[in-house]
Amino acid sequence: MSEHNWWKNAVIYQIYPRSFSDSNKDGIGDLQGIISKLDYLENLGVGALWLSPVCRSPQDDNGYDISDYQDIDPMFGTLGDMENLIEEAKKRHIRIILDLVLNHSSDEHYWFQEAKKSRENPYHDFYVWRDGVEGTPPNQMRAAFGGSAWEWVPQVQQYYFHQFSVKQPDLNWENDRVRREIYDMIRWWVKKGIGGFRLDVIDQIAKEPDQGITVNGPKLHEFLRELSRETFQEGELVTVGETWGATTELAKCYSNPDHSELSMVFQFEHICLDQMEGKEKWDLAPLPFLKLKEVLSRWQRELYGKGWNSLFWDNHDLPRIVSRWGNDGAYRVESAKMLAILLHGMQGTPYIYQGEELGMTNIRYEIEDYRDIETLNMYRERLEKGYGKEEVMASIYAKSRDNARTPMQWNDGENAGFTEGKPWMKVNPNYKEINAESQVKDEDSVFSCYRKLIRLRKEYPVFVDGCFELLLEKDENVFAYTRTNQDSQLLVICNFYDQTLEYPLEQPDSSMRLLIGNYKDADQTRMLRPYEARMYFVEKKK
Ligand code: TEU
Ligand code: CA
Repeated sequence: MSEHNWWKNAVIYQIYPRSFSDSNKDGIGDLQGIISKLDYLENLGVGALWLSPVCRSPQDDNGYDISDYQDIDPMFGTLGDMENLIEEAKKRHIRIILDLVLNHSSDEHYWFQEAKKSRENPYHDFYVWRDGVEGTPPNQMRAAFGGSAWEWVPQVQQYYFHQFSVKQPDLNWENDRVRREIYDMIRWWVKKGIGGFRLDVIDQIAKEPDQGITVNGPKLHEFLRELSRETFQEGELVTVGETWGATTELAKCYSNPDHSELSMVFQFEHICLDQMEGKEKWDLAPLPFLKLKEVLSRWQRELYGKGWNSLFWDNHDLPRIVSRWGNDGAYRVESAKMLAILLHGMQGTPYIYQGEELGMTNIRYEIEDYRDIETLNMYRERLEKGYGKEEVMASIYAKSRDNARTPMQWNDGENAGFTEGKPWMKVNPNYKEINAESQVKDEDSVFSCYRKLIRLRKEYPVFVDGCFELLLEKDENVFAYTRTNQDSQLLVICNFYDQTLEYPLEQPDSSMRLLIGNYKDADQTRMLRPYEARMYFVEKKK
């Protein structure tokens, strides 16, 4: 693997800093907290850490509203701590990936503070302004977190555009001064030794609000290629774009092996399957399993040789996968491992979201204990619209972003070892049963399964280059596939549900070596037990 493509056989770990580890007892995770856990992460074997935003921010959207791109928020530490983290991580062969929020800034950023002073201000044009139509906003566009996408500023007698909260005004990418400022800032971080970037809602930067366009605007790829040319193409940086609007066709542009845009993108087609069609994520629907297989295999097939996938179940915006598509009751451990094996056998770069490697689960709190702006706005809006409280809470239990944001469960001590202060959000009460300390020393834990998967990926080239083929396409319970290269093959077979099944393929023979599974005696049984997953390796005869 050339150093330029190091991320093809690495696994990336996402940290949500405010919930990871608190070093100074204020109840909020911080950079020193992360440094104190680097040995744990090295032991797990990950090659890079993607940190959700740690730059200076009023925290209206937990840091996705940046007021200074070149400083660390005091809540998380200092620039010195960041340099320290980069250095300490490097000693353990771990790179640090920064979360860049380039679609919008905070309204408390200097640029916006200036921009709203007058139409003549040199920064006015850094944002997207429009006149009103007879005292009302220019159009009906809505913001992702509720309400109009337009906000009136009396001082300049204009509305500004915001796709997210009012405190997240959209940057105007049409303005080349904006783009130049951004490139300078990125180069500054690269000089500091940053290993790569995750680009927040990057497919929304080329908006055309007059046409009602937010995602995939006409100038998107032009902007991306310029951004890449000016910043990313030097060295060994990894870049991953967050693109809710990606199709496989678009993903081939984004992740073109010629490096003209990005290394890869996060696509969300599989993640949106358990909601009512054409509705919001809160409108729950059962997971259509055959469709899940179809979607994931289409992405595998179409990007083969032409692009690069990222593989994920979880992130800071999504519920916990074991509660969502696994079983967080009797089969928590088995189903968490099954989902891990299923995902990690595919082609692409796997991402692990903090706590996923422990099989951490969703929460059911009283509404007062939720913190997320999206959840709280939705709760208010839906009650106003006449939804019943129970129905709204059911949506929150299933989909709230706070499911992923509860403090990391380190041990069975107070506050799960996350803080010695009062945690900013309640700890999941199951931490005595589910925590890192007990799993690290247990060979049969979910943690050990992830650890092993990461090692296998480094050991067997077929994980990186094998061609994907879906088996048993119409099977309603089993997800099975092969990955094949010149001299070997992987066979992955997973029972996705809690029924015991007859083993649906030819019985494994002595040419097949079990690399990993989630039951101890997998080789001896002709059945697939609840959530059973096996991964076999077959050497081709020469
Ligand atoms: O999320 C993008 C985004 O579109 C979210 O609104 C997403 O639809 C929602 O979280 C699903 O529940 C990114 C970040 O990942 C998210 O944390 C930020 O709030 C958002 O951008 C704004 O920066
Ligand atoms: Ca702290």
